[in-house]
Amino acid sequence: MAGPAQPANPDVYCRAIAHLSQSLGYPVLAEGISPLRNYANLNPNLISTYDLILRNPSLAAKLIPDTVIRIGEMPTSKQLRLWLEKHQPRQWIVDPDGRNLDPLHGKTTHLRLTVEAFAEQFPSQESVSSPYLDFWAAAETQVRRSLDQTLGQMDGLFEGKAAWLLAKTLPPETPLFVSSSMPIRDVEFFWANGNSGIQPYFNRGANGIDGSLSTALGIAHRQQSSVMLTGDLALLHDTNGFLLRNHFVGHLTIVLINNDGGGIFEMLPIAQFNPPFETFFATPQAIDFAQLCATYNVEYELMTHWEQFTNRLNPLPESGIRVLEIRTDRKADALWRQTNLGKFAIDVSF
Ligand SMILES: Cc1ncc(C[n+]2csc(CCOP(=O)(O)OP(=O)(O)O)c2C)c(N)n1
Repeated sequence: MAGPAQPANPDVYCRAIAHLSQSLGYPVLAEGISPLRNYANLNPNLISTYDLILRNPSLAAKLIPDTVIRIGEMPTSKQLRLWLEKHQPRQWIVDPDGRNLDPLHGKTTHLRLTVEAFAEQFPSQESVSSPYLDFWAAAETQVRRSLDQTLGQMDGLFEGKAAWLLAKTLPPETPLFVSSSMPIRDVEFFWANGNSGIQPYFNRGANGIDGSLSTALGIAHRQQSSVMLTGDLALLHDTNGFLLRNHFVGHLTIVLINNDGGGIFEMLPIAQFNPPFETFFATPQAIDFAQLCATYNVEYELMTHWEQFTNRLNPLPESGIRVLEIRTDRKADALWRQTNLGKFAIDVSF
């Protein structure tokens, strides 16, 4: 199990985890905001759809582990957290940091070293296989196929499809900043394994939405053309970041999921109670982003269909700042997730 990670050297990090996984015959439940899913050719044991797999109770029961090695922080997935909390496997956390990384207070031993140093302890050998690994791999193949089929056929502007398409479309090694909150979750749900070598960046700690635009511009400055995936409130929190435009060298495309407010809060029970939900939780701002971009002299384009969107993502321009706005329906998309995320693993069979 490997959590959010922004390693200094993604290739070395992914190789260490691949070595560990193949030496032990363990599957790797790979977080979306980590380079792992984008170095898939290093490791056949990568599982990207665990959140969806664990929504099927009989699979969740069949796949209960005795031992978990967790690299770094806890993955984002709530399904995964609940499952671990319920079954309390023996857990080893590999991370050089001194903080307590087990908010669930499980049967945990913290090994304070890097995964690179940890992996070196395991001698090189042939890849180990196990029936447990095979179950995970079979579930991953079937759930990914069903997910790809559903999203591939979808014409409507569902928020999660943007994350799914970015994985398939961005040029290799595009620096990508992902804002909290639903963009990070949609990357976690939908981002497929591949070989793009992309390192996703994000703000850690309390997952603040402050400073998102400035962070993305900082990452993109003097780099290859970069992309930011963000919600409307996270972008609005830091619009004066656009003032960097006169000093910025390079290109940043901002994929703006505009659902007019905080989509994340639609997942909470309070969403059923309006008032006060819209005024105090969702906080829609009804901003015209075309006008906002004009104020800052930033390029703007409204996306009306997916083909237009993917055409803009590859190749990316070489300079300037550009906003691609996708207008979505906050309530309908929250309902889509609630209704459909549990369906992809229903028919999995071994
Ligand atoms: C500085 C800061 N203030 C408030 C929050 C609480 N918060 C988390 S997500 C969120 C809303 C984000 O909305 P948006 O960027 O539109 O993304 P969506 O949830 O719709 O995907 C807020 C206010 C936070 N994380 N950081």
